[in-house]
Amino acid sequence: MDQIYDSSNIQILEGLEAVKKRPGMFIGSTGPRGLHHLVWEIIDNSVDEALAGYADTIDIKILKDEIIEVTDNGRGIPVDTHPKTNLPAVETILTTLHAGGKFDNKTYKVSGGLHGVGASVVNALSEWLEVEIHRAGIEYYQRYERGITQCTLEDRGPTDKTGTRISFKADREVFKECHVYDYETLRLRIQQMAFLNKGITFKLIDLRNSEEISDTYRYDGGIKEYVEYLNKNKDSLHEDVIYAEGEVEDIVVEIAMQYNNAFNQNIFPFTNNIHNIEGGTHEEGFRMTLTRVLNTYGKTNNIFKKDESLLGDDTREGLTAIISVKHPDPQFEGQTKGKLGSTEVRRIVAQILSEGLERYLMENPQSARIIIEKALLASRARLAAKKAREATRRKSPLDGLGFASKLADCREKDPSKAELYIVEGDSAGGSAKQGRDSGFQAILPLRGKVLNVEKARLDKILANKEILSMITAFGTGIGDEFNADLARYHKIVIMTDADVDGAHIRTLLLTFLFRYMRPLIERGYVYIAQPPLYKLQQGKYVDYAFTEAEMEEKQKALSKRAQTQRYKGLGEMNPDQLWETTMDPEFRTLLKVTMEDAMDADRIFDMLMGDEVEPRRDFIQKNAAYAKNLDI
Ligand code: 0RA
Repeated sequence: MDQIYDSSNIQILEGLEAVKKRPGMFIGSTGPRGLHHLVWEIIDNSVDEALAGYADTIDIKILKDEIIEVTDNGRGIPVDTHPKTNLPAVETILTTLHAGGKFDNKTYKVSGGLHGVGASVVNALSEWLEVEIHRAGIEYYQRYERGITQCTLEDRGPTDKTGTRISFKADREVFKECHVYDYETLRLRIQQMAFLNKGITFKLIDLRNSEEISDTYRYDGGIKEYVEYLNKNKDSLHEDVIYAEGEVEDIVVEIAMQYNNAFNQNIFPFTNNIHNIEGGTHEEGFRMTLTRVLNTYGKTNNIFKKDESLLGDDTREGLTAIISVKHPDPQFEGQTKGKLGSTEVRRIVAQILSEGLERYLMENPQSARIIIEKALLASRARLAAKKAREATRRKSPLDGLGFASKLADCREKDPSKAELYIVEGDSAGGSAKQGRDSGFQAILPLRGKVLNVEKARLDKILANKEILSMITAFGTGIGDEFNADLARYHKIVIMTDADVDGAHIRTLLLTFLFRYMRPLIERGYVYIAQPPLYKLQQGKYVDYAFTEAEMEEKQKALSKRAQTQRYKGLGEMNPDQLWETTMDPEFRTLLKVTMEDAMDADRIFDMLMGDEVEPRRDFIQKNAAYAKNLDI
């Protein structure tokens, strides 16, 4: 017995050491993402217990001092002695590394496919962790510090509840750059978990400040409600969300979808509650089935004109869909392991969707016709766009497009060193042209209004001069021919006035980039310039301030009262000032535009573009959540 205990003890310590030595290998990073990852890991275990049918409520508290407490009303983690370690099961779970929950049980664990590294990793990376278990009439307690057991599992006497509570404090020696939890990050993911796991109540409570903040989520309609939520600010083409579900070979598949009158598609595939950004076999099965079923329906019901048929893209225009797969042992591939590779899933999704969708079309002939006609319109527009696209193809930006391009190019031909400033208005464009370093900085002034691409199809978008001049300046092509490798600049900087109009133009530009050139954002090529808000002058001394607070601070620092000028637009700055404050790589600040979560970005765009003024103003004032400060 002692022998077994000793060797497994060594194994425990070795596991702990591995985690502490290379935390990034287990949780991705020790930055903010890794920190929040600890919370997901603990919540995932409770979600698994709920998915197994034993719990229906999960509370997540952020306590003072950045302590996280997760409580569920499940059976409680088992406490019986584990034969291999000779330790209570709970202690084994919390102190030994086991690959993604395959510990012991066959198909128990479903949640957290991608980062299912287990609670022991959280334990190893916590200054301390405490577990409280209510199970079979008895309450138990144990404490660990940096993953090391501090006391034997304590029997605290009788209880009439069941469930598990885990509290932990992340180790600040590991999470050096960031130990503060972001409420919005936790809230958005918890809401998403609630959508993806119908019927479970999630409560998030922030007790760090004198005023308590909390949000509670429970969606009995699951992903059906998710699609309704995503389509909330859109006009849907048919009333109810199409829904299909089924279980084949231990794989549970749920699909919810609804068309709206917009042109873009929002299809989000999940495996075990993780969004697969790169898609995979579930999305492939979904796409091929959708195309096949709609084509068959259109043909057999004589909705198509002769020779007409739908391509995949046509059937996805204006579609919002969630595909959620729960798989006991999924395989992932791709650059970020974000792509589902399990081949059987393609067939299973296809089977479940075709049954559900055929049935829906049969039972709802009116909606069926509307959907097919929407796809037919898309197909006709695609053919028209093909012609229009020829206008932008294989032309160097200097060839001219039948209209005078206002691009002032730079001499640098190496894209990694070249920058393109997109500037609002001719007067600011003029200052930028004079102020720039023409060696590596190109300027593209935009005159007219940028088209709102949410409200137009590609053929109309390609008729817009401002957009055409951007596409040709970028050199990437558009539509099927888009290729980010051809980008002529690896910094595309949006420079607009610091007012509401400027924010609006910026949003329109970002919307275009997001919808049609997303890889440029993903590669980190897109930036937002930060012009100063104020100029301070005292005699010959000149300084700038980028925020109100900075202006006041700098005012105070100057002995005599300085003259301050608020810049209303870029045009008020002379070329030297514009260079000095906003364009000179030595001194400027650029915000890099990031797209961590396409889904939230889409909702933000809807909000910004929608008719409601209030949330838009709020958002603009709070500053773009899709832009993160990056010191360059
Ligand atoms: C029964 C068996 C197992 C775990 C649980 C219940 C359980 C675990 C957690 C974690 C948080 N809350 C919980 N509630 C119940 C063992 C399952 C396995 O072998 O992974």
